[in-house]
Amino acid sequence: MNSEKKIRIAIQKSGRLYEDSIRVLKECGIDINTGINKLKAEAYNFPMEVLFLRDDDIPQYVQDGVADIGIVGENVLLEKNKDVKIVEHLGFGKCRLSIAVPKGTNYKSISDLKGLKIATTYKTILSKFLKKEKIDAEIHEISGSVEIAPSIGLADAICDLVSSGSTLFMNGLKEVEVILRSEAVLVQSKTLGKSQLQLVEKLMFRLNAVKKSKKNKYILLNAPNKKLNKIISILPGMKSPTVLPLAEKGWSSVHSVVHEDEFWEIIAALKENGAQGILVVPIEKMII
Ligand code: PRT
Ligand code: ZN
Repeated sequence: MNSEKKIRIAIQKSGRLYEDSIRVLKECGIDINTGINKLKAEAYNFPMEVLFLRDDDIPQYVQDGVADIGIVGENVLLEKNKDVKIVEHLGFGKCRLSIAVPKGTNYKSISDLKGLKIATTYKTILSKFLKKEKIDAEIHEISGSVEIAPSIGLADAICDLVSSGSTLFMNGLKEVEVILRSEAVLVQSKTLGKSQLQLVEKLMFRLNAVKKSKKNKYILLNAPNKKLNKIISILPGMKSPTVLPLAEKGWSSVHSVVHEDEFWEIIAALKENGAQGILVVPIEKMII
């Protein structure tokens, strides 16, 4: 267990999750010195140490408490089958783990997988799936370039990650079963001490604040002055809404920020109370 008063996070050293993992931390106001030592780095402005690892090693490090938390794909987490807690889905690194067969195959249902040889790097997840579906097929575990296995006669089908589908297409394969939908998740060790738990809480608070800001819209409308008080009371805003006089006498322009979830109700209430010319614009950045 990490007994220092800082938190240690494991993220991918390089690869598809690296940039977004750094971005998520940055959005939480955490800047990292990614300088010369690419195995470990310190955050400038948060009690955090970052370990850069292969994604496959992250579940083990977090389970053992060598890292307190980590960012990893659910696909890797399930394949490694480690005992860690998922604390947040992060919305990036989205993909699916699918079974694909050569394009010309006459595939009608999952029972067509019976007796086939399926090449994969996801042996654990695939065997659980086949067992659950009661399909007796042979799993051929390989370490990479899974998509070429059918064309070189190594297997009849593959089970691999898919995002756009272009790798399958280029290799003359078609996706027939989706086994798992995955995205990057924040995981937490089950052996955290009190100070690390407090830091996770602090981090979660910031993560949620970022999530929220992405769900807000900027709203502009025209209101008759005699209805201004009522309209202002409907608008939540960050503080109170901005009110500017319009060139037309007796009217004002009102600006505010509205959350996506309550958006339609607020718009309806605003209209009912005399608001006109309502404009809604996305917010690129929101600093509260
Ligand atoms: O070196 P290290 O072991 O850390 O990295 P890695 O090479 O094992 O992983 P990396 O960087 O390729 O992927 C990291 C994580 O990104 C994965 O574990 C997934 O959670 C997520 N992810 C999202 C993907 C994809 N999309 C993806 N498309 N990982 C891999 N792919 C590959 C897939 O294996 C296939 O070869 O991309 C190809 C298919 O892509 P499309 O767009 O052609 O369908
Ligand atoms: Zn990997």
